[in-house]
Amino acid sequence: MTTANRPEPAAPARSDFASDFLWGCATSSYQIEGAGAVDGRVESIWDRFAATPGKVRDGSNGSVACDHYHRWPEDFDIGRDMGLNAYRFSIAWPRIFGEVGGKPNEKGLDFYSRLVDGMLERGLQPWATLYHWDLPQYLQDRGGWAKRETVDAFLEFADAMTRRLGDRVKHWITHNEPWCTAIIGNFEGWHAPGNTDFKTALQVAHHVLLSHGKAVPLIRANVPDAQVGIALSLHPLRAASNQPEDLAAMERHDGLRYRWFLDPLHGRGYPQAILDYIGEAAPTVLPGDLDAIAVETDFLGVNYYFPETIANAPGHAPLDAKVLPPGEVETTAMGWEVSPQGLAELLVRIEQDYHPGPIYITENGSCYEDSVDANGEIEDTGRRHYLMRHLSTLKSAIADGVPVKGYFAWSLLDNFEWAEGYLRRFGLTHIDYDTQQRRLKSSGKWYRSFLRQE
Ligand code: IFM
Repeated sequence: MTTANRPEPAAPARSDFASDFLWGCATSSYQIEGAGAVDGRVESIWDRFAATPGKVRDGSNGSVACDHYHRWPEDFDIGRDMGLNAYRFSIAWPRIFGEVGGKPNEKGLDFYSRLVDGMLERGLQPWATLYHWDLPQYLQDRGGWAKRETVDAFLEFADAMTRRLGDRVKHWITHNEPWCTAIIGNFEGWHAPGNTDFKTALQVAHHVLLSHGKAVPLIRANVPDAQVGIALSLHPLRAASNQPEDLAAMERHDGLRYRWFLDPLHGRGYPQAILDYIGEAAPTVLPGDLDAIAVETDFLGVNYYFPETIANAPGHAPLDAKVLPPGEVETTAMGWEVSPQGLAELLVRIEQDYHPGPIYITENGSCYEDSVDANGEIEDTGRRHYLMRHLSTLKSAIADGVPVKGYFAWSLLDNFEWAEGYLRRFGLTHIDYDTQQRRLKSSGKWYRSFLRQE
């Protein structure tokens, strides 16, 4: 069954949530900004990757995207009119540093300063993500996140940004979805930089986590009243069967997908069972690294999209386990299972396992094939239902004691969906890429009436 065929779900109400709950939308720099060669921005790994034939399905790239670099006032007006009180964005590192050891690019800094002022003028609390995958290519040329030097470069970047924006930006996310940076980008290889080596991927994961751990005190030094956290992409897991082999495979997958990140962040180091399983592929960890990674944070960002079903799969690298395609269940146009209940399961588990303090849903959203009708309307019933149902579940997870303090819908705008290019749309606002016209979809209108309590 597709979501669109479902009966109308019960509508949650904003008043079901705390009055100080944060309601936002999330975006990321490479996916929306465009202006690829403007004001001193240098090449990122995604420019290079997208220019490599066969890497992005429609052969596109982020050089124009939603042209948010120039059209942000209109985009923030949309966010304000929707009734958002927060907005999550990311900062393009290649706009800020053009070379190793260089000076920050004033034009890049000015752009983000204007952006932040634009948010504040419209009542949008800025939530800045430092790294959402657009590493400068010159750093990749020196080994990228697999090299420890990139941690130092990240700290310079974090320092420059927090000095410049810290008087107005109080919410900082160090990294978005380290799993994707490390595993998709460096082992599975279908994201930039396109490496396919497991040991490299785990070294990348370690350096990303280390850069997070080292950035937190630096951010706090520059912004004493900062709230700092990290955003992880997480899935509730199911075993393909109750057979011991599938249950063990799920356990292994869990060790890498969930505990590999959450354990060290909470002072437990890397899961020993996985270290034993992977042997030589284990990352180099220097004395003090795990203490740095375990730094206390102010919140945990959770990005949730769908559950995963895991089967034993001997020979399937790296852990003899694989994620099965969803069976006869409701899915989005990405082929991702629609499971609002999965959000609650995941949140309850995180809370039980780690008690991470305040949790923010830093991304949640869905992809459907939208069309603009003769009246210029986009009736994206599937996405609207997805949003409504996930908010209803969120309400019950909070009632069950999970301390969720805010929700950021992915995404404010349709945008460049990485290896899928512009073929996939996640926005609450439709973008016509030929004209750059913005049109609120029915999902965005529903979110607006929910937020304005109309
Ligand atoms: O578009 C991405 C985003 O960049 C990271 N989280 C998942 C989204 C949908 O795939």
